[in-house]
Formats: sequence, structure tokens, C-alpha cells
Amino acid sequence: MADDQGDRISTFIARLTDALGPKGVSTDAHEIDPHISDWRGRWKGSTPVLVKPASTEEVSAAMTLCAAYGLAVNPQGGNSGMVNGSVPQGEVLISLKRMNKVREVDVLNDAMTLEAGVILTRAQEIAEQNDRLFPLSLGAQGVAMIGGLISTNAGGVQVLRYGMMRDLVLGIEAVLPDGRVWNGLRGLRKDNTGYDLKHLFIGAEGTLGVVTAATLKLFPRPAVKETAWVTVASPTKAVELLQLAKAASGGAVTGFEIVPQLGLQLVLRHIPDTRDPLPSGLPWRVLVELSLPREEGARDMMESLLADAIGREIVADAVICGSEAQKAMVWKIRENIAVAERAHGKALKHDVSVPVSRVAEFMERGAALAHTMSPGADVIAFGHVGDGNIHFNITPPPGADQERFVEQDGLPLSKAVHDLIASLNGSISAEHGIGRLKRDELAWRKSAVEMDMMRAVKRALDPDGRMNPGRVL
Ligand code: FAD
Ligand code: 2HG
Ligand code: ZN
Repeated sequence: MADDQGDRISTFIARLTDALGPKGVSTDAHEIDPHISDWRGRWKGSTPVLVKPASTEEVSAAMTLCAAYGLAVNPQGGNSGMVNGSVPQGEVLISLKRMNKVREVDVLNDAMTLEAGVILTRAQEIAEQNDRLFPLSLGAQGVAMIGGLISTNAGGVQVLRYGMMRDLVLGIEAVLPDGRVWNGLRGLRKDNTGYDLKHLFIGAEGTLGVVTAATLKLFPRPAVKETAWVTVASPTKAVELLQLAKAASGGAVTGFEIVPQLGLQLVLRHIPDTRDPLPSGLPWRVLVELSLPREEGARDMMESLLADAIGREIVADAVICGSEAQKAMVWKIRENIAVAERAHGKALKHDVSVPVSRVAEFMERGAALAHTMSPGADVIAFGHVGDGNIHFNITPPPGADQERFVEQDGLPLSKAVHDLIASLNGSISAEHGIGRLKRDELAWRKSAVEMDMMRAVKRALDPDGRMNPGRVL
């Protein structure tokens, strides 16, 4: 029986190689290795074969063969996902990394069409070369790819002005589980012709098909960015500052990120060439970024905002970045909290959101919960306070077995944090998705009617359940 299965896989791989050529298929353990564990080293998987199509036709050919052989498929982009979705568990692994062409930049339409394997930093560069902005921005932007960013509906650090990936997609091309190609690459802002199917694929985490290309929105490039790094006494003060900043700038706040003292210390300890431009004993920093269409008056706007905030005792102290290097430094601190936290050790991670009006309450009550249930544990709560999205991470108490804390002993605390989130009308996954990590919890957190609708969509598009089995649903 096992031999039969082995023979079947061998025949499948031979036919795949005929269809895609030797460059498109690999069974080399050395080449496969980086594709079968996650960024934090928490999960390890396996695959019989790594497929590397270079075109939509090749994805279609591979998917048609997988369907014929009844094989499950795991699509992968940059493998920077945080919820154990992109690590294969025996499925055929389809990497989109060779699909990295720019199909079109339509400057007049403020749109560009890129293949799924284009890395985010390159997408930003392409926009810039055309005097436009592609605003999506996040710590993994040097590896995360358009297809993965769409499939997770990625967020990041510019969401409060430009929205999530969902808000940036005009059209999608996808290959369905049976190998058929859906070309939905429309660059239209208005198109009310029935169900808007692209939204099914955005945030589907590869459970409905393989995204092969997308038409993305472009924006005017701001003439100037004013960036400040401020100290505040509490998350409540941070939220007060957000309101003030929005009102004072006429909605020009593009970044509003909170950084706790411990997160900052870990970055300074683990990330080379980092320096706090505003050393202080206060427990919180906030990075405020305004993006403006004119240089004139921009600095004055930031200065008067901060003077007002200090006058009202919202902000304790502040520095406005005087150079591009200083701006890069505060962003480097912010973007490296996850990297520094990884270097520090394991953590119970929660990627949660609540209405902005309840962020401060969540952060205070969440910290109290952590300290009561796991005395000695440290909370590293940071991130996108402007979107109501906090990364609420908890390190094991001193002396605890790290692995055991994250996989077992800390789980009642995790549940309590998510219960708190539910009681505040929040979400247990703000931007990273569900994957395998939160799949079981999703099933009982969502209403039966919502789960039924999701399962119906899944059955309609993937009746054999071969796309990313065990993820999301
Ligand atoms: P992968 O990790 O390869 O895949 C993610 C999921 O999408 C998997 O389920 C996979 O099967 C599926 N998938 C991938 N490509 C396709 C495709 N072409 N078609 C169908 N399904 C596909 N996320 C944020 O939202 N905001 C942040 O600020 C942020 N910061 C991060 C910082 C760091 C240091 C790291 C490591 C990660 C961060 N992330 C963040 C998480 C991660 O970068 C995002 O989830 C990103 O969108 C994943 O893209 P990827 O190309 O790496 O996808
Ligand atoms: C960020 O905002 C990422 O830095 C990573 O989403 C969050 O590691 C995390 O918890
Ligand atoms: Zn984040």
C-alpha cells in the first residue's frame, strides 16, 4: 500500500517535471529545507515536492495534475506568515517565488499589475519609479510577496491612512483547485457586476485557490513626512494623542505606533546600530508620522501638535526627527520589535484588535490578567494603536520551561486574553490570520451561522478540500 502511494507520487512528480521542466520542480532536501519551517522556528513540516511555476499556465498545469492525483496543495510566498499557514504538512508545496514579473503599470489609472511572487519592497520601488506610492509597509517587507500579502490580507504600519491589503486590491488572477484560471485583473474603481469574488481570495490564506497576480492601487507620493518620537505615561495618553493628531493634521496621520519600554530595550540589546533618540524612564513611546502634500508648514504643524499635546499633559517629551537618518532610526526600532523578541526567546503571541476607543482599557486589563495568571511574566504590548491592533505578547516567567509555557502552561492565559478581547467586541486575529494556529479556536469563537457560510464558500470552490487543508476551517 505504502509502495503504491510512493509509486503514485513518483509518477506525479515525473508528469509535473514534463509539464514545468526541471527548473519548476525540486525534491532536493537542501533546497526544500528553508520552505518547511516558519520564521520563528516554532513549526516544522514536510513536503514530497517543491513546485516552482514561472507562469500562470504552469500553476494551472500543476494544479490540474494535483487534482488528477487527488493531492493536497500548500501555496507559499515569502513564508513570513505567523500563524502556521505556509508550512506544508505533507502537501505539495507550490512556491510563487519565480512568478515575479511586472505585467503593467498604468500611471494614469493609478494602478499596477504584479505577479504573486513580487516582493513587497520591490512593489514599493516600482511605484516610486513611476512617481507613485504603494503604501503597504511592514517588518517582513523584504521577503513577503504580493500573493502572500493578499492571502493574509496583510496590515502593517500605514493602515490608518491607506487601509489593509484588501483596500489596495483592484483585481485578482487566481488558479482554482481544479486548475481553471480566473482572470479578474480589472483595474476598475467601480464595478458592480454581481458578487465581488476577489474579496473571497483576499484573506483566504490559500484555502480557495492560488493567487497568481493582482492589480494594485497606487497613490500620490507625499511631498514630506514629519516623524516624531514621543514619550507618554500610558496607553490612554497615546489614544488621546491620536485624536489630537488626526484633528490637527486634517487626517494626515499615516503612522501611529506604540512601543513599550521593554520592547525598546530588547531592540537596543539585540539589533545592531540602534539608539533611542529620547532616553526616558517613562513606560511608553509613540511613533507619530504625518504625510503631507507640501513642505511649507509641515514642520510647524508637527511642532504645534506636540506643543499642544505637551501643554495638555498628554505627551511628556518629544523629538521631531530632523533628518532622514533619524526617521529611519525610529522606524528601525519599531519594525524590529518582533525580531528582537525572537532573539529574546519564546513568547505567547496575540495579534488582537478592539475598537480604538477600547485599546487602552484592553492593554491595562490584559496586563493585569497576565501578571495575575503568570506572575513574573513580562508583557510586550506594541504596535498599531492607530488601528486598534495590538501585538500583545507575553514572555515566560523566569525559570519556566519556555517551550512548555508557549505550548501548554500559558494556554489558559491566552484564552483569558482572547476572552477579554471578545468581551470588548474585538478580534482574535487582527492582521496575521488564522492558519493552523487559531483554527480550532475560530470554530467556537465565531457564530454557527458565520462558520456555516464560510464552510459553504469553501465547499463551493474547493469541494475536495485539497487547498491548504487544516488551515482556517
Ligand atoms: P506566506 O507566509 O508564504 O503565506 C501566508 C499564507 O498565505 C499561507 O497560508 C499561504 O499558504 C498563503 N499563500 C501564500 N501565497 C499564496 C498565493 N500566491 N496564493 C494563495 N495563497 C497563498 N503581517 C502584517 O499583517 N502586518 C505586519 O506588520 C507584519 N509584520 C511582520 C514582521 C515580521 C518580522 C514578520 C516575520 C512577519 C510579519 N507579518 C506582518 C506577517 C507576514 O509578513 C504577513 O502575513 C505576510 O502577508 C505573509 O506574506 P508571505 O508572502 O510571507 O506569505
Ligand atoms: C509587527 O507589527 C508584526 O511588528 C509582528 O505584525 C508582530 O511579532 C509580532 O507579534
Ligand atoms: Zn503588526
